[in-house]
Amino acid sequence: MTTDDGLVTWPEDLAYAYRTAECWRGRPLGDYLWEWADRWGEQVAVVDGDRRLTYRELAELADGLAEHLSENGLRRGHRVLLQLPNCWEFVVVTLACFRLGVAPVMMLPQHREHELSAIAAHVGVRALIVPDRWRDYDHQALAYRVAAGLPGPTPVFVFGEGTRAPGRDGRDLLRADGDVEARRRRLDALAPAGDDVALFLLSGGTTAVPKVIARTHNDYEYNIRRCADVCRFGRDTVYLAVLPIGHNFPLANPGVLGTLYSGGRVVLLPSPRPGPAFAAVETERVTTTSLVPAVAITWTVAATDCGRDLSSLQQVHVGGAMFAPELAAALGPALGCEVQQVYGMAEGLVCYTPVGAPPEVAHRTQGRPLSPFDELLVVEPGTERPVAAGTIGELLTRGPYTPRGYYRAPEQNALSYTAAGWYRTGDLVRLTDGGDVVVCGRIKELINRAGEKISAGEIEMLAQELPEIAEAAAVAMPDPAVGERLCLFVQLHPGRGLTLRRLAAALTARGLAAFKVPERLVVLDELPHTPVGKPDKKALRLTLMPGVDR
Ligand code: OOB
Repeated sequence: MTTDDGLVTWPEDLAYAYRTAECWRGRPLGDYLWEWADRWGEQVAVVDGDRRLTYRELAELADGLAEHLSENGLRRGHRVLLQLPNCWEFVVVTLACFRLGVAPVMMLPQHREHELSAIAAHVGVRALIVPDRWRDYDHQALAYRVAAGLPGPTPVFVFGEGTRAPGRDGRDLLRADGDVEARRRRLDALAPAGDDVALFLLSGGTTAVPKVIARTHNDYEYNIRRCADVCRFGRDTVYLAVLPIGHNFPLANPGVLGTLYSGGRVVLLPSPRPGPAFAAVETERVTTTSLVPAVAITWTVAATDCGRDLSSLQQVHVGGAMFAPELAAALGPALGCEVQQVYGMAEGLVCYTPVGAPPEVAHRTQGRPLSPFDELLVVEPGTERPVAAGTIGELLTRGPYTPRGYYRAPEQNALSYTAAGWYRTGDLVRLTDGGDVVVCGRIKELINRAGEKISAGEIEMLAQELPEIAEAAAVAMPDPAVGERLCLFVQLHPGRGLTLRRLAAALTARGLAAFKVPERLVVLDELPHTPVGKPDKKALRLTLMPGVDR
């Protein structure tokens, strides 16, 4: 069923079943904040450089901020765009939003005007929350430009050193003075329901238009609880967050929220560079982290003779893109810990190889679903016809933490979800006899660059708006370091010229995030086409294979 607002809900009979089975507890995520503080109050919850927050401080700061946001007009059902890097403020803001029932839309710090404006308009956000600067980029100015293009007045809250906006300076909002208990009660009274949207995640995306996934408090809490359980998180867990925590994987699989849920300690770093990461492992006695394969490869190499004591590491989770079995086998010995592979998606389903799995499972499969209520169906690509057991096909899935459709996207939903509510992952998989998923490829048109997904359609549409380009096709080009890079094949208008540099400059000027800018440009007299008239990407991809004549 779709609400008037464009939210696709689970069918009532299934919702009833998920509640009865206690997958869904009907408790908003903000509710847990004080439960944690009451249980583990003086324990350190979050470490960011010199800043160490206890569970109690976290709860008090989040409540203080929630009240400020509420005084600024934000309330249950509203949405805000959240673009902060990995920092303690991110955690406080997210929890403050959960407390109020305001849903943050999880953007990446790398996103620029193109992404921010489209998503902000699509979701209808009431405020923007940004750092003042990050990696030499003025996010405050960016946010004001985005806000100016939105229909209503949209306040910008800025966290950082050089903020300007009076009353909206993040430093003023991160204070927990006054009567903590009274505030706690006031906020308890404003709490959202379990079925409310807790947050919006961005889809890895294959389309030109943005797609966002609304995750409810019920479904997300279940996902966090199951992930923490499957990965055996507990009070001894010290989780190092090195991937951008706006992503589902480091945020909640089990990631930052799974660690807090378990009474562990979260250590935040702004990047996965091995030097600072290994130093943090040593000083904070980190037990676990999550990596994408591209980072896992650099860590495997860098760990040898790194001069750091990595002995506290017990497990690392690797997922987000294809991970070759030989590389999976090499990572554990290099770091001296166990590797758990993760196959997941912002759309819901998450699979893990179990703790203690034998090598043929741990290295060669991407694991099994989190929940006994997850349903997996492997079909002939693009159909709903199941393939023979053990053969490769497209994976469809349904379950208690896999929403039934994208938010406000009925046309896309007709393509990405079947009438019976299955999500078409676009991934090619096979299931082993033991029930483990092996990811074998994909049919969806995206470029998976070090785990960051780039939609081919989005880049093609932008490129075709440039005056030089008649037709464009974005294709994944295999790469040993980052897995895939974006290669753009183009046909130019007669008499026009284009270089990669000019293309990159033009797309950047349109506000495209840097990681999505093509890294290779191939100009052809004419693109090859399939019989239905679409660019023949299979043929184009072949020309990129080593040893094939160009
Ligand atoms: C994770 O989430 P997204 O939404 O950025 O991307 C999902 C897509 C999947 O459909 C698949 O194409 C690919 O990323 N993927 C993998 C993979 N894990 C994800 N492909 C091959 N092997 C794997 N292990 O990437 C994500 C979300 C939660 C946990 C882990 C990853």
